[in-house]
Amino acid sequence: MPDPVIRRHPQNPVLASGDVPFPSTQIFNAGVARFRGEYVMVFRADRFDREKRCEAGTALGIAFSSDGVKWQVRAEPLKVLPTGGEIRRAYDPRLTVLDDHLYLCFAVDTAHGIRGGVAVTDDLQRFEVLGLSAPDNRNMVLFPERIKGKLARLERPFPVYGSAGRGPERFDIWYSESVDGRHWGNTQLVLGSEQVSYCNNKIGPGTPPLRTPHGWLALFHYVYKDDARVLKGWEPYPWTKLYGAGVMLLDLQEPWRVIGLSREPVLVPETSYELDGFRGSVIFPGGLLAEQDGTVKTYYGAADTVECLATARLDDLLALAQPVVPQ
Ligand code: BMA
Repeated sequence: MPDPVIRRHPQNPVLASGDVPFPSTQIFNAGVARFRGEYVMVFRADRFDREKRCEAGTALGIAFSSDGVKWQVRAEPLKVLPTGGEIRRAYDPRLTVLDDHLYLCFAVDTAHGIRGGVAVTDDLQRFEVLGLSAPDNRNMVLFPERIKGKLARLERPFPVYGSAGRGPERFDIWYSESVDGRHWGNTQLVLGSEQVSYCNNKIGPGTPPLRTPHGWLALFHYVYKDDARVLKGWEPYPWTKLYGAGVMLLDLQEPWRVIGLSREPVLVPETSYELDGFRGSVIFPGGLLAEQDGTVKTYYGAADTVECLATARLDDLLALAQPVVPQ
């Protein structure tokens, strides 16, 4: 059998609840960036009350590393948004370095829907929240460069009524841009979930895009739902959605144009830490970093329980994004 293009790191999971000094049962869905000489990870820390069998809180934590494999976790969770009242929790962080600032995108559960947030920090302590989108939207990721002078992001609105006969939860990847990071517009469809043959449900932006000479490269998540089989997991509800990762290549100048797409998933749950956990069979990519030696590191949450790392040669990953004929 040929070697897989994406190889799981032998030290997986690279971060788990036992590594974190504040109460958590699950550490997952992290964003990772290289910022001012070190690797920085912002991760989601959930707490599940096993006695009451319900979720008991979510925090965002931060960790640092010199090699991207071994992490030191800061003792206190981050303070990004005050919670209570309208704002219930912030989760699923993504990180992008842009203009020498560190930007954090995150999802926010509110009393009136799910919103996507963008914040910026220089000192990794204080975060200025630039804005929250209208609901329902999440999985925002920023491009690491301005495009024609504007900040650019991928996002995943999830319209309930307007799926145009494609069935429930057919959610897609969109693009928006902004002059100041606060006001977003020029919104355009990037990738429809029906274009991804291995998906029968929704897709969403995963990693922030990485500039390559051939286009912006990014991993996205796809969902394959089959109610005839219940997947493993200790969540007290039957779980039937498999999450995996695909790869796409976007035009450098017009990043809403998909020029490459993997014909097959590039990461499918198969190890014990991906198949079993709070929600088994979930791979949720959130970070993609290029290394000097021509390899990339990609970070992903596994089973909504632990954070993992996989590596690939950049050229091999690019080759998986097969050309897409413009429609
Ligand atoms: C999505 C989000 C993610 C999670 C995934 C699988 O809807 O809530 O945070 O990883 O489901 O549970």
